[in-house]
Amino acid sequence: MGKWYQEGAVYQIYPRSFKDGNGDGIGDLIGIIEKLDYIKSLGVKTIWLSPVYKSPLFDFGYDISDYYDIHEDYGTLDDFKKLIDEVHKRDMKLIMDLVVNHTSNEHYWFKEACKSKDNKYHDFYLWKDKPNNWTSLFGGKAWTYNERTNEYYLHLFAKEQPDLNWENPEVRNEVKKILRYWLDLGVDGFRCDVINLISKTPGLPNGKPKIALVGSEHYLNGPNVHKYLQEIKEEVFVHYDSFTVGECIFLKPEIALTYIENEKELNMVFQFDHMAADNFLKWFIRKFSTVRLKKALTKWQYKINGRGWNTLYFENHDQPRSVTRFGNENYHYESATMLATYLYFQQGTPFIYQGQEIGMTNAHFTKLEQYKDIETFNIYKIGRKFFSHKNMMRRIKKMSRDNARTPMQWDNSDFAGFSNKEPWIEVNPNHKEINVERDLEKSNSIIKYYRKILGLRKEYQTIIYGSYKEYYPNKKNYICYERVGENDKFLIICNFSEKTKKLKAPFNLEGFKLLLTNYNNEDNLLKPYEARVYYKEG
Ligand code: TEU
Ligand code: CA
Repeated sequence: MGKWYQEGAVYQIYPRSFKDGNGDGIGDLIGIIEKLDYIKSLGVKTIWLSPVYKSPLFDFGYDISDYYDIHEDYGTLDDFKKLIDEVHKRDMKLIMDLVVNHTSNEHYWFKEACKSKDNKYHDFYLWKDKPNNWTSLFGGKAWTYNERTNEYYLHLFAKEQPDLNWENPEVRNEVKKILRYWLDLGVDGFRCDVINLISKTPGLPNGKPKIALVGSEHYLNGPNVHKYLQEIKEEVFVHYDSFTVGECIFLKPEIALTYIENEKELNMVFQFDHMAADNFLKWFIRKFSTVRLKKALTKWQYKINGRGWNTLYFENHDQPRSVTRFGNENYHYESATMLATYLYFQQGTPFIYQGQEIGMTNAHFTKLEQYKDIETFNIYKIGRKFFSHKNMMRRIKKMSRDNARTPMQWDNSDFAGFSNKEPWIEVNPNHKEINVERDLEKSNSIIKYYRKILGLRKEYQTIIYGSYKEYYPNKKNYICYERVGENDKFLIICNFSEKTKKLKAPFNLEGFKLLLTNYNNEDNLLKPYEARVYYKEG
């Protein structure tokens, strides 16, 4: 018992938007170093950095052109070494983002590969004389023409992100080299970007016709994915005290276990079921349903616990802000803390995305020019063939990834304490009220509530390892579940709405004490977004 990556929480940093240390309007590594004490004060164990490698930034770093160097916007390799050092000094860990399903089209390998069919690097990528019918996850066709070889190359994301050919053992050897390089520098693990897409059906046949994701049956958890991941595990990861969390899209728990049972390939995965509680395939918005959200999360608790390890997240750099999406901006403190209570008393490693701990909200941009994200622009362009400008702007406002990418709100100054220069993406005007400095002055501090939760997770092993059982799964806007250990028991009850609700518990609460709550209220009525954690020994 006692693995650091199971017991400790992770804080995700989107470097471009976290803290600008040199005044150019872009977040960077020295900015992160300035804020390490703050991160430590939350009680997290690990920091996950979204990509900081060299990149032309078409997808803000998820398109890497040099795996061995740092983008100049973010600093130098020396800054990075200093960062690892400072993180370790504070008894924390640092993991990086590993993006190896694809490279940037400006990577040396791809530039070479495009030159001729017999170039050494040609076989590093996936080519066809005539494109098949696969579509890109960012919308549109997954193939782009290369004149010099008179072929098309595959890109499951933007055309600037050509997919690597993992069938080629040289590609896999390059990936192992990259991993060893960073692990030897002291990095403690990786978040592996879309790792369940790396193996494609040989021959790249046509997919079944569908409205989206055409071809996905030929690359989701493809034929050799386990072979590749085991190879990397055995040749690289077994030699380091590190961990991997794989981002796996369109994943079912049964398939997840093929990656994580006994931690044989990956230590844990990110799944997306609960991210569909308010949409269908992201851009088809539907009314948020608490029952749908509960069903998704409960399914993963029941099917994974005991055989694998869950991740607990509501936010990341690809998702809208959870207070806006699942909570209520009018009950800002209450819904932000309720969501944290609901999520982080479950079994799994907590992931907190920068700004979530102060309840940062969606950007509420009104003009297309305010957005910076390539996926948002792609979807707008495609969507406009079917929908009006107004209709598309409504979808984007709700779902764009830029909702999560506005600068971190540190204080109420002009650029929110993120920078003293106009940032690369607009600061949310609500930083006047919602910011770290102000939050910490308030009696209703969301940060302090997060600290309490993470503190309790350190104090009580039952929150980490106890069994999970949900009550009233079909009751709307109501959360009730228990965590049971050998010597104690927790009961979590939340009112997931702005209406006052009668407290309903599955058993008599005599002998339980109220260990954590976002109100000061012990009667039988739950106020809007009230959350209670009851505790009993024995
Ligand atoms: O995202 C994978 C992914 O498919 C989605 O989460 C994506 O953001 C989009 O919403 C699909 O509709 C990962 C990274 O997290 C993301 O930032 C990258 O853009 C993407 O891979 C490509 O590397
Ligand atoms: Ca900077």
